[in-house]
Amino acid sequence: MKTVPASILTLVTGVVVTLISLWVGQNNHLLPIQASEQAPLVDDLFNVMVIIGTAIFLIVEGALLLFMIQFRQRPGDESDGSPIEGNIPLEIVWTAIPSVIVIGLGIYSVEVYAEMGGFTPEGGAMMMSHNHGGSSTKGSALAASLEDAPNLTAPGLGDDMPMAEAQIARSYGLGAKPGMEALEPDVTVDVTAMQFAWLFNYPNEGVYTAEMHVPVGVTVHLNLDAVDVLHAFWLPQFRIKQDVIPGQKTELQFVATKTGTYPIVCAELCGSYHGGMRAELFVDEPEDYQAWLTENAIAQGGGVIPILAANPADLTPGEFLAPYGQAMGIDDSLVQHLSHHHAL
Ligand SMILES: [Cu+2]
Repeated sequence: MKTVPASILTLVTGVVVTLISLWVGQNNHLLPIQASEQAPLVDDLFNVMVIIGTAIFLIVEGALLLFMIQFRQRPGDESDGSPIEGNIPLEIVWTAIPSVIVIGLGIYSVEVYAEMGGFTPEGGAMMMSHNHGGSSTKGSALAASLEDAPNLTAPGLGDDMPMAEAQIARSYGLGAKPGMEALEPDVTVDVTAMQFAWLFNYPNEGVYTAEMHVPVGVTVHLNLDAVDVLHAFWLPQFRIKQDVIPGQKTELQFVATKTGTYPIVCAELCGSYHGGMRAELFVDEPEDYQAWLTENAIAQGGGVIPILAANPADLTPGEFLAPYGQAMGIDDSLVQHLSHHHAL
């Protein structure tokens, strides 16, 4: 041990730590399967963080164990340790290394976000600087969204709005990839979040459902809106997650790469039954998707769900009660009998 120069030991340790860290980074299997084109981008970033984390863990814990053994108290040694206080070069080094790592990861993650469409004109951080409207504009934007809320499709916050509010009405989230803004998405779904459910509307086909279907291999664009409180739309296997905000449109864009059924999870504590706020995403072959869509479009008459569209205030008491009467087995003859009886 004493005969091997410290520089060689350091070099060998460095190589071993690097190899182990690279291996753990590629073989950690901590994330679910990748089911979207966007997933590998996020996973590469995650794996780089695992590589760095593993290296730091090995170096710190390794040094700790080594020093515990090497500088342990020997029998009969009652002396004090050396009075060491402060070490400027050491402090500069252990400040500089984490700074470089954190700044590097920051730049990398911004690049991944941009590649996923986070900085397209429609979405993302470009609008942040415009978004410091006063409390009065925020209040009116919220009021506008609450008025829109009952019709569930919530068609934006209006195109004829004053400038300040129109800026707030722009959308956050993942839009098209850079340079692809001009291309229309193949499938558009309006997603409405509410306590405690997801509602999916295919606006071009007039289909409303509680489960989402998309075809594999095409660009899917989601317009997200909430009618009550904050929710978050999370597709773990797609590595995408976006807050759903009342009064502030958000969006997501992705391409599914594997057919199958995937969970849609609300990832924002939104109330007592938040844990049950889940739905399913079915990634279908294009012909299966088309069949499902056609079936639902026919079943729903190409329009809206009647139970959501009917406003009880527009119905006479008789019309409103008729379905309930039928359900209870009350027919015309019984009604006749009752009115006759009442007349006496
Ligand atoms: Cu929720």
